[in-house]
Amino acid sequence: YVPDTGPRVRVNQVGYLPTGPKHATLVTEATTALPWELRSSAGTVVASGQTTPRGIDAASGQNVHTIDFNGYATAGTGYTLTADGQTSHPFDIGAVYQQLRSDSLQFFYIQRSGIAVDGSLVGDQYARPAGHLGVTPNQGDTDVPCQAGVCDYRLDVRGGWYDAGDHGKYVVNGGIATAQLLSAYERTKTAATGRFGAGLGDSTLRVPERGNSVPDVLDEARWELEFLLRMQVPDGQALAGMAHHKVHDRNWTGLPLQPQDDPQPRELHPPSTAATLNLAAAAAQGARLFAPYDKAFADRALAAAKKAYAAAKAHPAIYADPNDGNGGGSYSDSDVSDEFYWAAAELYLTTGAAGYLADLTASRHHTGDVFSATGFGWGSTAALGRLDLATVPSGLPAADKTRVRQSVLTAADAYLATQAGQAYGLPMPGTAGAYFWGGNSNVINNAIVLATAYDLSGGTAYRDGAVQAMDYILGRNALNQSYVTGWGEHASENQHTRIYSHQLNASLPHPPAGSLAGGANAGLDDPFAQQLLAGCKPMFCYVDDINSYATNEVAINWNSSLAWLSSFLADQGAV
Ligand code: 9MR
Repeated sequence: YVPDTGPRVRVNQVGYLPTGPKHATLVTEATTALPWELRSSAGTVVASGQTTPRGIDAASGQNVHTIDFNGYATAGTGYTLTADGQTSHPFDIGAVYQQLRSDSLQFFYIQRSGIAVDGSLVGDQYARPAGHLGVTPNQGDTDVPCQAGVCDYRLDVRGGWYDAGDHGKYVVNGGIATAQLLSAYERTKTAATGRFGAGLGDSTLRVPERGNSVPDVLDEARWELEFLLRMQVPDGQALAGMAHHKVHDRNWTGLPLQPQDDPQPRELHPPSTAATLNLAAAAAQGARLFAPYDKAFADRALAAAKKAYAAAKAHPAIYADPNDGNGGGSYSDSDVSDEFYWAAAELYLTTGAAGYLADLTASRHHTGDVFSATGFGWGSTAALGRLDLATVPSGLPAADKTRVRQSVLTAADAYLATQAGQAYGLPMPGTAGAYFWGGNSNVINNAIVLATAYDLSGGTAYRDGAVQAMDYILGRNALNQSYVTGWGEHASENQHTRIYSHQLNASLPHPPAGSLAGGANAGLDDPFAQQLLAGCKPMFCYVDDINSYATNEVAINWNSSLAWLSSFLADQGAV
């Protein structure tokens, strides 16, 4: 299988900020420098220079050169870059991230469970009835029983977001996704450099709550927070205060089943310490951000967070079963020390209470390296706590705060060093092991560390590093692939999802603009990818086909990364 990868000059197909950086990659046989030309949409050469030969790129196996055209800064549309007889896809120079911020956030409304999606807000092709409100043939989620032997009560766990391409709802993943939306907003309140725009207020998204005087991104996060709170084990029951790990269908459903047509029994799965701490962390963060808007909700969220944290301390090692993967993903994690650290950090930042401070400072993650080379994610959450301790105002002792902030800069320096060795500009190692399921979100999460380093220090190298990571996501890569639907000349549009199964049923839509695909995965963890892509070089281990769930699904925790970074980059365009 040889994919058509189009012109050999690889650019960010969306565009570049006038302030830069502006990098491209040329795939070529040549080993010595070649001339390049930048053309305006009228075909006029507006800049030119020489490529830099980079040899063989490990992740792609390609011989490549890099092109730096940052010297040109005039805003416009329809630029192209030419080298070695090849002309790139067209791109813009300008404030290219404003709309991506809202598109990437808009994804969450369209993924909502338990509410009709309003076509007048997001387009009729995305309109659908409410899913999983107990309306036939649905069997939930308003009155969901536990799996056999787990408990003898039923819970109303309506609402929240469908996790990904399936109809499951998972507390672990919901927690981190909610936290990243909350952090996208919180950043604009606290960025030390003050570089933020006005793009996250009320009526900035197309959600039913627009116009309620609450920032829409908080409204969206609340939709999931309310679900997370419903997943908490009620008082009077065994494990009260813990959170059920997940709710989903008894058996896997097929594509392209729409949520409202799902006839499977829904079941609550056992509580887990990891889910409980996700609830604690996300609800604690939500409480401080909602306090100015809805005191009663903020109080309710904080009470649930405190209760969850106490329950997790009482039951510190209840792990989700890695084999509990029928009808939904397992999201199992047998090391919850990072979730403990994250939850303690959020509770401390919200309450200032000494007990949480003592817990977080006693954690090995408080001084350990929480920023791994391949990035944080749902199973490794300590970085979320560290980033917030570095950026959110608190009474953290001064020496400690200095050290925490320095740790972000040190991690960012390491990502920059990695990036300097990558001809495609990724802040990710070039090894097969760095290309795994959902890895695009890890690339972006590393960029979030870079962006936070910029917010803390104003060092433009960090900002440039974050931009280059987005260049990879939007087309500067071996496949010439933009991984965001609707963004770029050659963008993913056949992601694995039941809701937007256009590839299987032409009357259904593609995923909405702003949907991030999981990305290249050298593990080839699905049969379709295994059969099609065997032997692929890591950066080629991706196919835009609905059958490849391990390279091409959508997921809330991936789009939350995209939303955070898009929001940061939109703010760069605004200044
Ligand atoms: O994102 C998850 C990834 O990190 C795991 O390697 C993978 C296999 O366990 O599961 C991914 O999560 C999926 C979940 O289990 C079920 N819903 C779809 C999620 C995205 O593919």
